[in-house]
Amino acid sequence: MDGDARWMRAALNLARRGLGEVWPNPAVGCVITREGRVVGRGRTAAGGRPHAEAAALAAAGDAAAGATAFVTLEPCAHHGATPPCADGLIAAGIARVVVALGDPDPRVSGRGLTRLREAGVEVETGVLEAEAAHLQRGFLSRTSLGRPMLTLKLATSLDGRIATASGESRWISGSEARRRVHGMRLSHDAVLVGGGTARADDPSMTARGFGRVRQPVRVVASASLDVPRQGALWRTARDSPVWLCHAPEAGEERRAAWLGAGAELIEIPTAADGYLDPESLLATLGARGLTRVLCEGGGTLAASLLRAGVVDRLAHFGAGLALGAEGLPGVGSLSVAALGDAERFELESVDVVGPDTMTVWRGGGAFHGGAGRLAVS
Ligand code: AOF
Ligand code: ZN
Repeated sequence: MDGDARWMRAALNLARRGLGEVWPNPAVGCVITREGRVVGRGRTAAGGRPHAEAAALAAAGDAAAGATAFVTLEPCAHHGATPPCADGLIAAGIARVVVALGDPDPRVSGRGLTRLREAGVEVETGVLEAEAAHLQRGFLSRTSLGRPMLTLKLATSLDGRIATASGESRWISGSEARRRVHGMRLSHDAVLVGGGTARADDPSMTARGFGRVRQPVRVVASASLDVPRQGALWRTARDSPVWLCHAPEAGEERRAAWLGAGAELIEIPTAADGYLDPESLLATLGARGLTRVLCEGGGTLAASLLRAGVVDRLAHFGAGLALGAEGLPGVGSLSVAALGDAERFELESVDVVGPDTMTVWRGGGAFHGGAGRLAVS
């Protein structure tokens, strides 16, 4: 691997640690080197600021003069809550800036690079661009489509069931798979479940066991706002955010009770089937700043998202037991008449996780093929 790619990889690894806690901003990494040694490193802070370059420049101090900065996303050029990173790099005397990916934010979009070049800084772009775009899928989705990247998690028996007929579901997959899921929650801005799952499982939807400062937002989609009170979400709504998405017709008493418990209430229009319209739901979550959303079921919501074609990634955990046709299916009715009507996902990875398998599949939507859509990695 050539030198530039090696340092960019280090910057990408730093950036990755910010996934899930920097929204609405992108998770950026910056490594500053001088004569082959790292003199400063930084990543976007929790909540999105300070930006990565500011943190790395602060760490480098005077050593930044004449140094090279490796940044995973084009340095910003706008006066936002913080001064432009391009100006910071110039003021610190950085001689060369290596960038992986351009910033599509209209306030930046090429201006960061121009500003650096005009100040006499040597600029190189496109180093590990595909990797950077992969990491930035959520931010790119939000800036280009106005909605977050959506990962659908499914943990099923060999025959695709998520519970027995009586509703028993704990535990189909093993503890290693469940730990993996907690890791996935951590790298997403929000965890989303449907009302049925909230009623059946009383989920806490937090990422436990990682000592995280910023927990994912907990989003429940329930048209009727029939979400159990006195459960885990109810008790902890003031500790980390709970957003309840419901139909305009949801009962006033339910709304008032949840508001009183500390939840945020979000009205979403319903689709013809009476459920919340999935595209409006995602657009609203995007407008509120979310870039990466992990849906953990249940079957009705999973089906509604699949039908809308908005599943960008599907993470499937498969356990070694069969529950039969009377068991609860992981995906509700899709009205697939012909094979060609079903969305065909592309295999991304296969893993053994304790006694279970984990396969990750890429959707055919926003980030893959599809004329006029974003083509990344
Ligand atoms: C960078 N480095 O680490 C990040 C950047 O609201 P503001 O002022 O914080 O600006 C947010 C925008 O800044 C965001 O949309 C994206 O274009 C850029 N994020 N830029 O140079 C960073 N996180
Ligand atoms: Zn910046």
